[in-house]
Amino acid sequence: MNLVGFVATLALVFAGAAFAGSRIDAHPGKTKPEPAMAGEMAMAPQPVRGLAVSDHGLTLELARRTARPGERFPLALTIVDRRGATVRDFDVEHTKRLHLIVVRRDMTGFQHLHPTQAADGTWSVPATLRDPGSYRVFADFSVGGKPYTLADDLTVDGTVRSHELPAPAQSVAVDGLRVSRSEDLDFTVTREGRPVALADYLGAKGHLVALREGDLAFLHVHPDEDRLRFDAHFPTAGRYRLFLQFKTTDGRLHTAAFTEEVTR
Ligand SMILES: [Cu+2]
Repeated sequence: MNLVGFVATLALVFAGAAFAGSRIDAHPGKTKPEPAMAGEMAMAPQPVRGLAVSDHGLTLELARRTARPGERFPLALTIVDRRGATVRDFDVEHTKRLHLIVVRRDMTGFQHLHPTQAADGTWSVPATLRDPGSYRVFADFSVGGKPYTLADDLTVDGTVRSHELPAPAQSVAVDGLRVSRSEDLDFTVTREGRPVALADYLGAKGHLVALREGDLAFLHVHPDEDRLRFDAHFPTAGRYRLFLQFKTTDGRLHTAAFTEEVTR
C-alpha cells in the first residue's frame, strides 16, 4: 500500500469512528447529526447485535429450523456455553429473563414472545408462522450482567410473497387507534382524536425494537420512564423498521410499525 492509500484508509477509519460516535436524531427523511465531541470520540461505538448465532462464548441453538405455514408448533431453543452445557441462569431484563423476537426477512409478521423455561434449561413457546419465507429469530437476554442478542433463521416452506418496506409515515393506524410520532421518537396514541391512556408494558410505557433493512441488525432502544418516548442511536445511514409495542388499559397489546430513514 502506498502512502496516499494509507492516508486515505486512515481518513476512512477516522470518519467511520466519528460517524459511529456521533448522536443521530433520526427523522423520516432527514437527520441532524450533532458534531462529535472529543468525549464521544473516545466512546466505543454502540455495537449492532443480532447478526450472529454465537457471541462471547454463548450460542443459540434452535430445536428446529423449519415449520409449516400456519402450523402451531413449539418454538424451542437453548443457550449453550463454550463446552456445550445449557445455560440456566438468566438476568431479568424488562421484567423477563428471555425475550424472543421473530420477524420475516422482509420485516413482516413481527412477533414478540416470552418463552417459559423447563427444568433442563430449554426455553419454549407455542408459535405460528402464517406466511412462507425465512424468519429471523432473535433471543434477547442477559447473563452475568452481560447483554446478548443471538439470532438464527427459521424457514417456513412454500411460495414466498415478499413485501417492500412501507414509506416513512408520521402516523399509522392499528387496532382502531392512531399512533403518531415526533421526529425524536416521542409517540402519542389517540382514538378518534382523543388521547388514549396506556398501561405499563414490560416495566415501561412501551417497548421498541429497531431492525436495520438488509441485515436485520438489532438495536436496543431505551424507553423513557413515564412516556412513550425512546432514545435511539442509529449506527449507520439506511432504513430501519421500528416496532413499537404498548398496552392499553383494557389489557390489550398493540404493535405499530414505522419505517425510519436515516441519512447522512
Ligand atoms: Cu420481551
